[in-house]
Amino acid sequence: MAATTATAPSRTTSGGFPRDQLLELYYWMRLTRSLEERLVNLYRQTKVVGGLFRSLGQEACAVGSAYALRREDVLSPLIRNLGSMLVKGATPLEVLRQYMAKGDSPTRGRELNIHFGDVEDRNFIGQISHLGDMVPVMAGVTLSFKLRGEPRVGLVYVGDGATSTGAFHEGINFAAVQRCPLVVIIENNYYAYSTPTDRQCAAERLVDKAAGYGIAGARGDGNDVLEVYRLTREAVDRARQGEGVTLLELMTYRRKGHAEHDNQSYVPAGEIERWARENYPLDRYVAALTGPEGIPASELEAIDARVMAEIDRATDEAESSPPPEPRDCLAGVYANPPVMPTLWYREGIRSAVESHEQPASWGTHDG
Ligand SMILES: Cc1ncc(C[n+]2csc(CCOP(=O)(O)OP(=O)(O)O)c2C)c(N)n1
Ligand SMILES: [Mg+2]
Repeated sequence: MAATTATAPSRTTSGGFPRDQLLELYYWMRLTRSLEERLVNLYRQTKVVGGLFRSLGQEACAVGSAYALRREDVLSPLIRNLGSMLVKGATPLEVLRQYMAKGDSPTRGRELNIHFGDVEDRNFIGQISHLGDMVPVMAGVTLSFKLRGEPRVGLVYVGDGATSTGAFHEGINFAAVQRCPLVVIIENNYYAYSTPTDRQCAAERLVDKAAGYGIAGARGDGNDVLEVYRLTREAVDRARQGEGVTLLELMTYRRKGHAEHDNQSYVPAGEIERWARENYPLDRYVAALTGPEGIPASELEAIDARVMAEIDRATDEAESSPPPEPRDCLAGVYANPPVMPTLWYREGIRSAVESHEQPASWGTHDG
């Protein structure tokens, strides 16, 4: 299924939201969840060679917000925005190759996570850092839209922890005063690594920071995909109409550790289970679709099967991808890599070994 915007006309349900778009939102959330589960399997088989950062419990935030963008709008995702990237057109095959550091991955095996972008066509940018640094970058990107008179919007995510960084403050302040067409989404998932939000910020509501920058702000249920879509869409529309920056705080919960290696020993007993039982976005959405929206469960099961088939195909293809060529590390570094002689960088290496790394001096204090 191609990434779409939510503006295509369609048959509407009683709630007013087009039926096929309701199902598309389900598809993207299910794809996010299942693709991450596949990555966990591959991680345990040591085929995913770097860290693995889950977004379990946050699928609605990622999918509902990115769904409010048009193709020409620019998305700046974080590690927990796999769902946003999929909606914006990243493919499971790219993501699998990237995590397995394959030679034909978008970064040609140089990066082992979802830090990749496409600024030519699908318009999502590769992330530099999780900790607020993308806010000044997106202030610049959206200032360029304004200066060129392009009707495009930028969407940047930050975590609760990132709102306490200097980069967040400087970036949002600059974007606010320049009235950039930018939406800043705080995914408040209650933790920054092992630090609970109330241990790193005295404000009870992070959205209250909007007042300090003179911009619009709203807080919403980040586990309700339709509410996430609605709030983001309103902010995106305001930005497109020249009304500047909006700060959205979406309340959600990080059900897994910061990354797969984190055993979450700092989380109070029962907390994770309670969120899983009572407030999981996919379960809530399935209940809404099969209840008030009257969509038969069999339609959702058919989507699940399509998602699994897609992930199986992409996994087979990614596993058969080659590892990177060693010399490829030079590509993109020098203007004309093919003219460089093979292993040119090792020339003269013996002299360094002989003068500084004599085996006789190893392990001594004065060698
Ligand atoms: C300058 C810096 N310090 C520390 C880190 C390690 N680090 C990466 S993400 C993170 C926590 C981020 O928390 P939050 O902003 O709430 O985002 P979440 O992980 O919950 O999505 C930390 C400490 C880093 N990448 N850069
Ligand atoms: Mg957080």
